[in-house]
Amino acid sequence: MDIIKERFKAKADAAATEIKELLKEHGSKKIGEVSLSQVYQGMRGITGLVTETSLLDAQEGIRFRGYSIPELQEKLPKAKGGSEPLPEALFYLMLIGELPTEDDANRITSILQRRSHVPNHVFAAIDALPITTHPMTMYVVGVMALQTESVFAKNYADGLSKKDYWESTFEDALTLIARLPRIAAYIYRRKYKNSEHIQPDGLLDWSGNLAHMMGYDDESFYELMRLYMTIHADHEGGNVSAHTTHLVGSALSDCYLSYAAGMNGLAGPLHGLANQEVIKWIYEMQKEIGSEEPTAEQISDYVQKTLKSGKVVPGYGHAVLRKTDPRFTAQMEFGKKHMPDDKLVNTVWKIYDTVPPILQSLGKIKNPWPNVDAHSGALLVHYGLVEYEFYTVLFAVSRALGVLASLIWDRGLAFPLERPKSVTTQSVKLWLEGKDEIWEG
Ligand code: CMX
Repeated sequence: MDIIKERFKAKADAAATEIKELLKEHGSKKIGEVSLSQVYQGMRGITGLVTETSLLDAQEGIRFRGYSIPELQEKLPKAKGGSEPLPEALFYLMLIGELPTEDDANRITSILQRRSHVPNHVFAAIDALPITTHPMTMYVVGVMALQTESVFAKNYADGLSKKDYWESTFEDALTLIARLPRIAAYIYRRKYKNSEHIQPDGLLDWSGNLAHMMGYDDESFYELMRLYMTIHADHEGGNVSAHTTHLVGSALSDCYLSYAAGMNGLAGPLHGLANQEVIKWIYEMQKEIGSEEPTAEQISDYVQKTLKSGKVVPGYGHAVLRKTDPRFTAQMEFGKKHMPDDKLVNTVWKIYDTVPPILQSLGKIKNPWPNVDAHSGALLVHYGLVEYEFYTVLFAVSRALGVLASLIWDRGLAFPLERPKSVTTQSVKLWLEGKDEIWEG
């Protein structure tokens, strides 16, 4: 067995024993209360899931196995000559729970390189779609076409024992992660570059290769991809893409089915699609104002107009965060280092100065601060990646690292089928009148 797999198994067995003891002693302890408004309003704040890979703090932002983004930038292994973390190294951290050595990170990189070959029928499935198809639809179709490769599905059909679920899931997760850059780059070149495809470079790291196959062979773009693939990888378990992957996976759907389901959620404008919406919104503002460099006053007027027309300001607000997203800050730092005079990047910073007080003044928005999507597009545009409909695909490639590491953990801990209780408004009314019982599972 591969050494990383062995390490995971040892960690998962120890954690499973610990959880068993924990539940034996404290299983009936109440972790919180559920109010009727939470039931009707998106289950905000209800603790109902265990996700080992990362934890979100409303004030401080995301921590991956306890490490903040600046800490990851400092402590995770880097590519030769690079200063941003290798996302493969973050995958190791999320999976094993310990910082990888350079050797550990290289080991993951080389597993991903070896498994990166995408079978031709996947490209044929993507090619069957009209060229006007949204890149996220092409991407999910590509992932679904790749499901023919699932080791878990094959082994399950052959009569897999429960105790071995984790191992086939482990294999599927690594193979799927290895192939996603090729699928993403294929979609990009098909839709925007006349199907002039670029073969992978077997010597490059996972993100460097993604950049290369898309046609961006600039060392600072490689660095952006490494940062981008790191910061988008995970955001604890309750967000739509992570939760959906976990939920679908709880039915023992394999990694391909579960991840594709999660990415359909990422493709919604309140979640990952917000990254394309931000750039679209800025372009529309520039067009209306007739300038590439809107003033604070012009931005303010345009925000008011957006709100008056019943739309959200994309890239601002969050269901959990209550401060500026550290993923936004990390990208701002990258911008200051690599492109301090870029007009669009400077506009993003001006929007950051202008929008929060306006949103705050409305009184109903719980978080007026920018999230990850407020910044990402402008950095990509700087390098010529102007096709904003593609941006969510990059988010999706990165998100695979977190949700699939989590799915391996779900199997390692033998988590059961997820099945919360739902109610009807009629039953709620009867309960309020004292005519019905509190309902249980
Ligand atoms: N612009 C305008 N109105 C906003 C807003 C924004 N950026 N953010 C929240 N609101 C509104 C909500 O629509 C809601 O209005 P109603 O009461 O009229 O329905 C009200 O403020 C309260 O919302 P909230 O409790 O503060 O926020 P939610 O937890 O309901 O929603 C989110 C969170 C992200 C969906 C919301 O802030 C939003 O729509 N933001 C813009 C889209 C976006 O950037 N999404 C990306 C999030 C990060 C990611 O997943 O990638």
